[in-house]
Amino acid sequence: LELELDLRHAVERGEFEAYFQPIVALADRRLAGFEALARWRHPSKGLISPVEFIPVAEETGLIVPLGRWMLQEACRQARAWQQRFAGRPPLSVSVNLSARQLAHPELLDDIAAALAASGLPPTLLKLEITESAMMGNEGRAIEVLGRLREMGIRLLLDDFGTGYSSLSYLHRLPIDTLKVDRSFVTNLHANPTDRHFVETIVHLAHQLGLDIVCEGVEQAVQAEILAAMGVEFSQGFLYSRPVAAHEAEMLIITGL
Ligand code: G
Ligand code: G
Ligand code: NA
Ligand code: MN
Repeated sequence: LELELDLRHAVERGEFEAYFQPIVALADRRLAGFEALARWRHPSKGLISPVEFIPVAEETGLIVPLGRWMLQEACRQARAWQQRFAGRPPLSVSVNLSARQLAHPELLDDIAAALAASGLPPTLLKLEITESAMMGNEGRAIEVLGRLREMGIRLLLDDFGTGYSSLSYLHRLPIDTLKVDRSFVTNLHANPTDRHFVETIVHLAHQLGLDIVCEGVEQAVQAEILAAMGVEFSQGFLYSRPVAAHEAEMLIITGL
């Protein structure tokens, strides 16, 4: 409850920060973009993990103003990098959307406003949605996702393979990319079953014209196996943990 009360004021007080984790093109180890991840710098408790405050924010509906702020901040930062590193291939930014945001009537306006205010091209914005975020409200979710895609925004299905995955989602959702959950990647190099599982997902995704991002890549051997399978993108502690914007900028400059 205390957390909830504090959370109510945290957006207005500017206590949130966007951290950034690199997403890497496996073919040439090029930095392709970042996932933006929320951090809460609480005045007395220090840095609080989203694992603690995102569920509270979702229950209370505070995820709507927090998510709006994350979208604005991620777009602003990605645009600043686009201008600062104009000679380099453009970097995308991925933002997580929760169920409450997806169901919110102002989501499309909020996103259009964040793009307009920042000047970020819509093609550089990616939105990460989980299957559970669409449950119970599927028709509406599919409509909203379709609109986002018409705006030029790319859509990722997050945590694929966990929760309520169903092949019928893949069939109906207007998405561009599958993000394979890290639980399939952790033992990829040691466990043939996990490897076959990922291989099958890759095959399916490519048949459907989707790209793949594998999360939770911590070891070079995992990246090698994924690259050999034809997985396009990789994300994990092998390259970097989620870091503050100024550290992300160092990664852009120095490479991975
Ligand atoms: O950054 P970290 O791995 O600790 O994030 C933990 C969880 O919090 C992840 O599941 C991540 O998707 C979620 N999360 C982080 N930032 C955001 C955000 O801005 N919006 C939403 N909806 N979830 C987030
Ligand atoms: O739920 P979501 O897919 O948005 O997950 C993002 C979370 O995953 C972040 O909290 C981030 O800290 C965590 N994460 C990112 N890379 C790795 C990794 O290589 N290993 C582990 N264990 N967690 C990771
Ligand atoms: Na995500
Ligand atoms: Mn995920």
